[in-house]
Amino acid sequence: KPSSAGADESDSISVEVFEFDKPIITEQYTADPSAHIFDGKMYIYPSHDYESGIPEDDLGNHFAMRDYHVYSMDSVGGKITDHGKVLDIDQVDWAHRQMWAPDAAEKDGMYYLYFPAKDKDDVFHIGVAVADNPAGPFKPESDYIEDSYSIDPSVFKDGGEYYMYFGGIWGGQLQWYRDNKFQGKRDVYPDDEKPALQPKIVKLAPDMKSFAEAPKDIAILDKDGELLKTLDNDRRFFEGAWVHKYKNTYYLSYSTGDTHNIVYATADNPYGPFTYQGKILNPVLGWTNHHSIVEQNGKWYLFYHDSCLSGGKTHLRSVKVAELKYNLDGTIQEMDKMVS
Ligand code: FUB
Repeated sequence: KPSSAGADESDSISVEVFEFDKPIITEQYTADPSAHIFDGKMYIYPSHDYESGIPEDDLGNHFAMRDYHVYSMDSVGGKITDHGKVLDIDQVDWAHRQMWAPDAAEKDGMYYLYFPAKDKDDVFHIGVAVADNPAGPFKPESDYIEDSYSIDPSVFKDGGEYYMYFGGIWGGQLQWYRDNKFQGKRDVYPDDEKPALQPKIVKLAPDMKSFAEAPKDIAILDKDGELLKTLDNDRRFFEGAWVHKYKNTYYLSYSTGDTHNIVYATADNPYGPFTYQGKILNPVLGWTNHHSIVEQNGKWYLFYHDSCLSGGKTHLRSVKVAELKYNLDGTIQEMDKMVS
């Protein structure tokens, strides 16, 4: 079993041999995998779970992560390398606790690690740290990205532009904001029959460290063109937005949170509106379900996590990968990865 003592100081160490639908990293607990191809290799930027002893609650205080490791493999199926600790909360001036799901992007040979954390007032923001190679280590900016809030940043490159998708309700605090303005630490959700809270998109500025515009809502519509409603827990957005492009269609996938699905919606541009299509991944062992989707060598992969290695402890998760398949009409084949 992985050590529960948090991060070690290891440099590159090789870990377990890859197997589909088995934990691909077994020396530490890892979650929320964001996978990218950089320099022709598969890099994984996960959260680093550990046992903090903080009791489980509805706000996710037991997800008390303090650092990040980066992992890579030449291609899916190859040996996995742990590049060691690439960022620690003690290096981040503004961050107080809970380094949650990160993502990374490359621009002009520099690499940017985006990560949410709570500040000293226990309000989530999104920070950025920079490296000259995909395996880090990453040097954080002294403050969080101006005007950033909530959790789960993911960055999608389209043409020459970079877009950040972000947001998460409940513990992710998205319900504290309206029109990008903080409304106080009050959990206010739209009424059941009203449109649900939506994930956000924002174009990144050329420096990759700031927003080029005000974040916008992403409309997610049903097949009749109606916005998904608050009570539609099986389909509405909760957290973990990820965008990829397949055959000129934009796919927004996300977790439905309290119903534990990974679902997706499609659009003809990065801003949407997106039309709901269906499920990608049914609930896995553990409360959270969080994923990324990436192509390598003509195959598509779903990176996800579950809690099987810890015997079902929701805050001690492990990254896995499965092949993702499309139907001829571009819909994605639903997967079931529950293990007991
Ligand atoms: O890992 C902490 C949080 O749990 C993530 O930010 C969410 O997406 C969920 O996976």
